[in-house]
Amino acid sequence: MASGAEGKTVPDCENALEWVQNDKRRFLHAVYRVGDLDRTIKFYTECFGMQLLRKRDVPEEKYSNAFLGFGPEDSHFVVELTYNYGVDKYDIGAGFGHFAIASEDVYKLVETIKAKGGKITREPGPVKGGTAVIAFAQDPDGYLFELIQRGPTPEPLCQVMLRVGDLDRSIKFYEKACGMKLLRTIDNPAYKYTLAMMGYADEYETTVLELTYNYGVTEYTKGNAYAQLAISTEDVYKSGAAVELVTKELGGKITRQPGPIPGINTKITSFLDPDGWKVVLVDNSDFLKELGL
Ligand SMILES: N[C@@H](CCC(=O)N[C@@H](CS)C(=O)NCC(=O)O)C(=O)O
Repeated sequence: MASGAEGKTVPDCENALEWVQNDKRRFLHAVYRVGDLDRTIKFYTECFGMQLLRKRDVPEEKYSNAFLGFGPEDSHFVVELTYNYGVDKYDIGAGFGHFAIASEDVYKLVETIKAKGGKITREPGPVKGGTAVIAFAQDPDGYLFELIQRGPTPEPLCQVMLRVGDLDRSIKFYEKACGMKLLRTIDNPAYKYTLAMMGYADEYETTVLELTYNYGVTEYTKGNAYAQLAISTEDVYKSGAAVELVTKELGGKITRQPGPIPGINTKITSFLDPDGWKVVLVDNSDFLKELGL
């Protein structure tokens, strides 16, 4: 250590990184834009069986939100739909993959979706190169939902899939900056891709971030439809310090320094991962206050 000042900085940073690993975190919601809130609410409730949990209108900012999921927001991952007044179309881009819904009977779910007029882009059957039964449904804005057959689970809204250009770099980023665990990797050489399942608990009990690396593809278009993944934290300031440090090593950048959002007072910090995917860390007790808990 060359100077006393450096000697002081380094241990603080190390503490922040270590702290992240013990922080109490959970996936809160995925935020994305839709062209017609009522149309999407109807689709998700009728086709997927989600519940409409809350709605809010923010006329001064010309947008509305609707929150939907399979259980209350204090214990479940949900989708936060954003409708911007007057905008009825978005570009999803090539990088966003899908959300996933676990179902005990994908065949039956597909029949329900079809009966309600929903679009199935891939019929149910074993995944190419594997055995898990899957199907794909497409919502009215074009977002894909993978339907995955599995036993009963407390969290049917089970994945957010994003494509990344360097899987090792992303795994390190989400481990160090977000405190996630690498739960599983799956290499599928026949179809030239590798997946990494990342999260905070068992893959079949909670939502995971599924990172997909397609051999040789290092960049994707992002469009303007999918916005961000929100994760809870006990301390946005310590979280921000850790993210700052990790971005220096692995790329990405802080887009909002830790602090309260004016008007709402919920403390957050947001940042981009090395591929440009946005994550927002939200103070857990402020979030519970927002829910009225
Ligand atoms: N090239 C694919 C790689 C990921 C992939 O193929 N995932 C599996 C699900 S884990 C899939 O979509 N399989 C298509 C199928 O089985 O029809 C992508 O970028 O989406």
